[in-house]
Amino acid sequence: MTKFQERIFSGVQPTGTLHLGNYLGAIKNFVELQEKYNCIYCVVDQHAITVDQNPQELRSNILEVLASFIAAGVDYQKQIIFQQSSVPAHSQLAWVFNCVSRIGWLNRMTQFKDKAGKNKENVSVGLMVYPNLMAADILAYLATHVPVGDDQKQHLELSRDIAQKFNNDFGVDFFPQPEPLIYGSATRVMSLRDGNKKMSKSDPSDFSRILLTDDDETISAKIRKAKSDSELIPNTKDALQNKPECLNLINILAATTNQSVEQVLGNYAGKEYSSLKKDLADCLVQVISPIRKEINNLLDNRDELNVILAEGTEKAAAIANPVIEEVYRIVGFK
Ligand code: AQP
Repeated sequence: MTKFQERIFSGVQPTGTLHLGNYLGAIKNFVELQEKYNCIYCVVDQHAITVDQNPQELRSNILEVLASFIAAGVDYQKQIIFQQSSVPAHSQLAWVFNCVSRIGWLNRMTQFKDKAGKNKENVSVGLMVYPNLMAADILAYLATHVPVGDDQKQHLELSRDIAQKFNNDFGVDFFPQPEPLIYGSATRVMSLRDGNKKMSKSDPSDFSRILLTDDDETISAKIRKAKSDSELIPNTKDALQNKPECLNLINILAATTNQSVEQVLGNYAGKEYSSLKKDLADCLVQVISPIRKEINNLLDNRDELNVILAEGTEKAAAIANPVIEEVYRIVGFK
């Protein structure tokens, strides 16, 4: 039995138009979870500037991510959706966590290694301490569960370490240990061009990802051109071990039709990939087309989106402010 009330927190960076990986790995689950939990969903703009952003594009992307949440089905009246930088508690707690977290822990983060690449000495300090800010995002709300794609699992573990170290260092039982919620058949959607790389907003190839704003023709063309195989579809997942692009298409079909991978293989074994691709394209058009239309409708009324953000900020700050007050008391600022 825990003393913490169950609460969901998750965030999405406004670094570009959202893609199928963001949808299947995170936002689709946001919508399901709101039936059972109190949820807080955040447009994490402070994370976005850990790499260079064009300010005008950033401003526009913030509203686009908000519109994508709502278009996918997040209920902004019952749940909280807001913009990270509008609630100062995130930055305030992040500074405390910068002093709790250890450099050795951050050095082990694989996403930092991937993103910094050979340029480690020349990337922003923010990119390195990103997981500390992420821990602050979650723990400013004493959130207990965090729906994320598989790529964020390591950062979630770090959030747990930070919560535990804070509690131990100050002899309190103040922060919960947030649990990752990683589920569905597509917890890591891969690039359509290279099955060893995750689908990502920052991939230079447009054909590597399906966007939530792609029109029906574009979705079909991207799936048609997706890398696959000239052999027939096998009947076991094991046979796809060295064919990550093929497995990716099967995972995506399973996730969008709420089937298991085994069920999809049962239906397509012995057929050509072109037949699976055709059904997959139809299925994605059915899922994405209404979302795209709703995103466009919502973006036609930006004033209303700004009102939604302002209301979300008020509700979020009402939870986070008392938490930061108490943290300041615990660490001795007050
Ligand atoms: N390929 C993916 N498969 C499954 N889940 C994914 N997520 C991201 N990519 C995939 C999940 O989407 C949520 C929001 O992610 P984000 O936009 O905040 O950051 P990211 O993981 O860095 O996403 P991108 O697209 O790769 O952005 P860039 O290119 O800007 O870094 C998270 O829950 C994430 O797990």
